[in-house]
Amino acid sequence: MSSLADEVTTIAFESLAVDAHASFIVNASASEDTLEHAFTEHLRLSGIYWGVCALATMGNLRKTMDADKREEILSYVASCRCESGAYSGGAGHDGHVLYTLSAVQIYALFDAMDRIDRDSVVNYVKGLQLADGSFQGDEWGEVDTRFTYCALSTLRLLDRLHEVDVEAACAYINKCKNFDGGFGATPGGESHAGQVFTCVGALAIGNRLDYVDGDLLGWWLAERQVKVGGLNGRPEKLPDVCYSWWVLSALSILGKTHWIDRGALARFILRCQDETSGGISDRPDDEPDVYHTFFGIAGLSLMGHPAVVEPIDPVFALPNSVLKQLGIEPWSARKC
Ligand code: GRG
Repeated sequence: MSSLADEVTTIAFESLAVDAHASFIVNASASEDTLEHAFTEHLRLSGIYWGVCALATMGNLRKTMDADKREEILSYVASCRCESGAYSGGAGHDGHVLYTLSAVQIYALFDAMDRIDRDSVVNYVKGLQLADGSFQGDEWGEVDTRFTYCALSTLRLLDRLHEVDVEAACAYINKCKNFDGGFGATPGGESHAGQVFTCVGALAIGNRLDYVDGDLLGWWLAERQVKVGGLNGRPEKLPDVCYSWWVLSALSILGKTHWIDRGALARFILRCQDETSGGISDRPDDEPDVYHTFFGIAGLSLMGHPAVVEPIDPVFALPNSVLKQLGIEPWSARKC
């Protein structure tokens, strides 16, 4: 198996604009008067997770976020806490398991897990599981394999996985498996790389990867790489930097990242960065945003890019060092 170092050029190694990306993320959180800020209010907690996790993965969270900024963020997260025990995406919005996971991830990244009322979060997540093992995202009832991942990941990070029926959750995911080895949002739903990450991640947490046909799914995932080196989310679609995470994390869990041309992917991600103002976009020459900046950096981390100093865990999407603080063994240690 060749390493990324054998596959990418020296130019690719040298050209990740770490400091510019860190400034881009910090400035994005400060610009409250933009239209983008208003449009993304309902998913602010996920935005904070992407930004903070990108900074942590690049190894400059402490340098860029002082104690005051840390407190400001943590008190914003606390303001998103709902009576149900859930967290909402933004203060005043409804609670949802998607943002409950983001909140727990932010607390973990800031080593502030002691600020979580674990019982109320656990009770909320437990209450979302349905008789067939699936999870709804909130009290309104939408079911999606994304929510299964969020539920299992949240509970595992809180060391309370045993509070739900993990076997039933994994059996439900198995029902969402398709003839091509991929997974959809619900049984019969089209395979999509984003859903594949959530299903493979959830099965890894539930210790039921035996439900995955590794070779068939590995092939489908490897087929996501297009001529320009980037990855798409399903056949015939355009490449997008975010799939560097959704596809590569799943390949990583399956031990098959060498099934794609990692050098070509690294170069595609690096072509999407704005080296002067910072930030990474979905495709070359588009406008950068925090979402693609995080998933680009996370993808480079999975490939061992030397400028991204913290290895990120493909199951929990948190730096290995954060998992170790929580007493969770990173996936890379489990597989080696
Ligand atoms: C902790 C990383 C992490 C995630 C939490 C919310 C979640 C769990 C996972 C989301 C997985 C998912 C479904 C990602 C896909 C996002 C995306 C780019 C959707 C767009 O899909 P299409 O099909 O776009 O509309 P394309 O790329 O095909 O044009």
